[in-house]
Amino acid sequence: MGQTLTEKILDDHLVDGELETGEEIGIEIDQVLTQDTTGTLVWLQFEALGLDEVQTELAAQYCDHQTYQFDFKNTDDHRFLRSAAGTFGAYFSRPGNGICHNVHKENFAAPGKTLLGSDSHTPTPGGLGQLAIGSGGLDVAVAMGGGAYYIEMPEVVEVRLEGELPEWATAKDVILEMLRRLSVKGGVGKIFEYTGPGVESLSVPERTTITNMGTELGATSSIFPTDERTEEWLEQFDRGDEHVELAPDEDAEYADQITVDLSEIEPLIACPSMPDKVVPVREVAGESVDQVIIGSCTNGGYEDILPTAKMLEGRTIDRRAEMIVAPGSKQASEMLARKGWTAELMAAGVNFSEATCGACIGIGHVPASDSVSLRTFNRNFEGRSGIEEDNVYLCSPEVATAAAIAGEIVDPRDLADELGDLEAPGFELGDSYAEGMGRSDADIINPDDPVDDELIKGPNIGDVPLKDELGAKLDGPALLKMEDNITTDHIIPATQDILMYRSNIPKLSEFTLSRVDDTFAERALKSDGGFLVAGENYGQGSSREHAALCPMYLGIQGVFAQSFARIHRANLFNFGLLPLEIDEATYENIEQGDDIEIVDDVAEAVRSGTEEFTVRVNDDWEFTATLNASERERRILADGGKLSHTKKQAESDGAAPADD
Ligand code: MIC
Ligand code: SF4
Repeated sequence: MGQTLTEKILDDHLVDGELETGEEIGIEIDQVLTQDTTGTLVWLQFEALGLDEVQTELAAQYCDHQTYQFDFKNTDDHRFLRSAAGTFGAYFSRPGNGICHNVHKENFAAPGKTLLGSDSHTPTPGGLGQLAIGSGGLDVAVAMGGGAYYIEMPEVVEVRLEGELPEWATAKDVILEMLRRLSVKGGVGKIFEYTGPGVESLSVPERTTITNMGTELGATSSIFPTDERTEEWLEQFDRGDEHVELAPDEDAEYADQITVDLSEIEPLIACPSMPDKVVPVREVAGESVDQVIIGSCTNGGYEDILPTAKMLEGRTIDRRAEMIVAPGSKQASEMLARKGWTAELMAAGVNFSEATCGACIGIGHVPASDSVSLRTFNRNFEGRSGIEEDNVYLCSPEVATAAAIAGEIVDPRDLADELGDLEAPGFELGDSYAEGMGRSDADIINPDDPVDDELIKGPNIGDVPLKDELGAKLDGPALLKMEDNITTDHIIPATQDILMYRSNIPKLSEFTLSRVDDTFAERALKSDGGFLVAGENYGQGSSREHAALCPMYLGIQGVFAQSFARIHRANLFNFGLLPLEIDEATYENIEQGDDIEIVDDVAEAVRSGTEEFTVRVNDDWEFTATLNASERERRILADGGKLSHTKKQAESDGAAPADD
């Protein structure tokens, strides 16, 4: 039987286990990336593990999320990251050089290689044939030290693309269509592999828009085969020699197949406040628009901004709307300027931002109260824009620009009919970065010529707290009961007031779950232990391990949920919290404040492989909770988390930091 492209790459990198769906596998990681808001913990953990040199082929540290440096704590984090990159051997991309996924795609991503990144949108370079996965920072630290990365072998699902996109329909609409069909949970435990005749009609930037937002489906990763378009794209960055032809075998067998006929795609939009609340733009046309932002790791490339620039050439935006362009990388910015598009955009009324994540997580350009914001981003979770009860819609640059011109949501096809002289911008390969773009040398510091050779820690940068080994008895109150689809933005928000404490866990913990219940952190600290209760898909969204580490710091011992998002589940193991699954009836019956006691000897049960745990509530009734965990995950839990476990392993082996 032939292999899928995913299986081929995994096979080449397999160091443990077998490629059987659902089995745990260990893979070798070629490249890692980390960014400013998860990176500080990555390096603090790298240091705590006693490691002194990066072992992967390549490691890259980006500073992209909080580049405005409103507070010295942000700047201290950036200086620490530069010093860590220099000391341990990673590339360092300076603040303002762009979003990790964009800069990595342009400078380092390589077909056929594995990439692990402490950011959930790490799968972006799947659009050029790289098998890229997002994870918590501790997994990145261990992989950087030469350890394998462990995942459950996902189902590989074929997404067969037929036909070609019609005018005004874009790659963003393709992934919105996937979200409309499958929902934000539809990709959990899956890798989406794009195939079929429609692939060749899509440029690399279009492909990476699709793979980037596969994360919103909950997928482990998404990947495209490579072809001459991949090669041409790499050549623009002087990296043509890194091209490899990659495709699945003709007789590859997939766990499932989805067909998307590109010719039937139309302009779509995700309504507030979930990326899967997708409808045709025409259904919400007429809603007035206050703010439009083009950018982010989904649609912040030169090729994504170009349609906006073409649509706005010779026009101005509506007086009621504000429009911001935030390029995903400085290279994209530079190219727009060199080709004269920046001037066109400015003349149309657009404000330019530096290349940053910024507004995507509520840092800058926070919408006004009771206003509507259209963004080309990938997430519109409630409050993420920086204001509670926001109205953020997600759409393509074409739809966003049409709205900026009209001052209201409008299908660009209808706007074109109305205006008579608005042409579909389309996208020609020749429109791409073009001649002599090369690598981003000015803003990337090579580890062979580092600026610093020792760690520089500001006063806000503390140690990573450790947890004790798991004990026999676990009990405490159900401190908080939450609904379905709780995001990591609920658990630890990423807005500026909170983000600046990412390297200071005691302080950051004060904000834990404050968006759900602002008394939670205080109640948790006062209580001697306790549990969280949630519905489906708990912990979706970001990779931030702080969403497990802060509850751990506050004494939370476990989470009872109907299901967990992949990265967050791994983070719970990594910080020694039990992720216990419950059924819907149990979820309904547990009340916030109930006294919960796990009847079994927990440490013994975890070590010996017990799956079903008996849990007593208020000394009155009992339910069964399930621990789905591999032997490796059980050892990590029992040792009080991956940091303690890995150190223990290394001490007993006297060897590498593999966590097993
Ligand atoms: C996000 O989009 O939510 C973030 C901010 O990029 C996070 C990373 C973080 O929380 O630092 C992610 O996607 O992993
Ligand atoms: Fe940055 Fe937003 Fe992309 Fe996260 S989703 S990496 S915050 S641009």
